[in-house]
Amino acid sequence: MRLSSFPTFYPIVDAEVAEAHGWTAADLGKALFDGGATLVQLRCSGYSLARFLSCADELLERASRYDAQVIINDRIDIATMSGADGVHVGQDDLSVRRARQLSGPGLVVGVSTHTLEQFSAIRPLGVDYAAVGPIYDTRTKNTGYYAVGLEAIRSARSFAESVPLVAIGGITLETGLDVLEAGATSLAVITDIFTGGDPTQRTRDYVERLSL
Ligand code: 3NM
Repeated sequence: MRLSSFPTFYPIVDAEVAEAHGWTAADLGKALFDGGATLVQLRCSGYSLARFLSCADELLERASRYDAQVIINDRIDIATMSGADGVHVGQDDLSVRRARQLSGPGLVVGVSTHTLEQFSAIRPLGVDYAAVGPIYDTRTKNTGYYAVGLEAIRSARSFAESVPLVAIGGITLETGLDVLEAGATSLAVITDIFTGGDPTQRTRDYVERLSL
């Protein structure tokens, strides 16, 4: 299933971060869907295939009750086995070309980008969306890149033209509008979902503030 229109808020259920805050991935997903999220990514870095797959199955079961979509980070095998809506690959993961070959035309394929060279490849790659980051400093992932700032979104936008751009890295409710104004289509958020201790309310706040 392709995305008909890209939502402005694209929270990431990071199983490790969720666990550190006392949530299972599936329950966090449900909380986000309750708050109005329609698209989430599942990230289970370091999980075994079996554990990642069972997390994906559980999250997809919750998503199906809301007609929401789930993108799997990094693993096309788990995306296809679980019946997810897409896969997100990093620069060091499976290539976009291979992901497309394996997924067929039905799945959304997104890619992470961090540099001018990578921004310039967004259109030729034929991805459904590109993530641009880290926009601000983040402690959630050691990306190997310095924060690229809002200027990177403007620059990626000039290359990507109409391809949806998802800004990621240290984004908060307070900075979100600036990021969208710089040219991002959507905001991907891991840590800030937990600000205030109620991910459903935080999602509602994003949805309202970004007037989705
Ligand atoms: N990818 P938070 S930054 C998973 O730049 C990830 O590609 C990034 O987490 C990139 O919202 C990042 O907690 C971490 O900063 C985002």
